[in-house]
Amino acid sequence: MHGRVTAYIGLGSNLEDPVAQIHQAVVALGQREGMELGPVSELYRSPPMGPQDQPDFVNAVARVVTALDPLALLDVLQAQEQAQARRRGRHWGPRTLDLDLLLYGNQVLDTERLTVPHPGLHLRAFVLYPLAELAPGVRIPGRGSLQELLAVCPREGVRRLREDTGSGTRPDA
Ligand code: A4P
Ligand code: MG
Repeated sequence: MHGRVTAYIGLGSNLEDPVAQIHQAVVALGQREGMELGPVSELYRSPPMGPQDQPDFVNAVARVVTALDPLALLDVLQAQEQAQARRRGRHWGPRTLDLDLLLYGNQVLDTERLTVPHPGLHLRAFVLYPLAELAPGVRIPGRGSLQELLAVCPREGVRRLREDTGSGTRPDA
């Protein structure tokens, strides 16, 4: 029996209205049994890592507090990818929804189905910057503090969507 653990989920999409895909996934995750959805970062846009002949990605990070064990949580994420009509294509290719388990408490796991922390997380600006909104003081097991990782990870093409589209016109500003 596991206690309740704080986990971080990376969300990504670059097909079929990525912003709507991310919102749909967030709503669905919030309705799942066995997990409580915490804050979600802002949305970020970035050029594709990997093959360049595909649209820009929209990414975000969400915090969940969950009683699910890591593999059960991965099952939930993969079921949601399926529900949003994800077709597994080529490695690092375009997708309607990609849900990665970034961190599961401070646990380190390396099994055939699941590697935690997510193996690319410490190198990816499109994960580190949104994660920093939710957990600026977090440590990535085996990789160091988030702040140390950010210091050597150029932000490059990763931009907040709201700044992209001109948040100055928001009526609540
Ligand atoms: N798996 C192992 N560990 C994990 C984990 N921590 N979280 C296994 C999720 N899955 C994990 O994943 C393949 C297998 O990884 C799963 O079956 C699971 O058992 P996948 O998502 O089907 O394969 P993939 O996405 O093609 O490969 P990979 O390496 O997971 O790709 P990533 O890391 O998901 O990257 N560019 C930008 N700008 N933004 C992006 O979000 N994303 C990708 C995909 C490429 N380029 C991008 C972005
Ligand atoms: Mg993935």
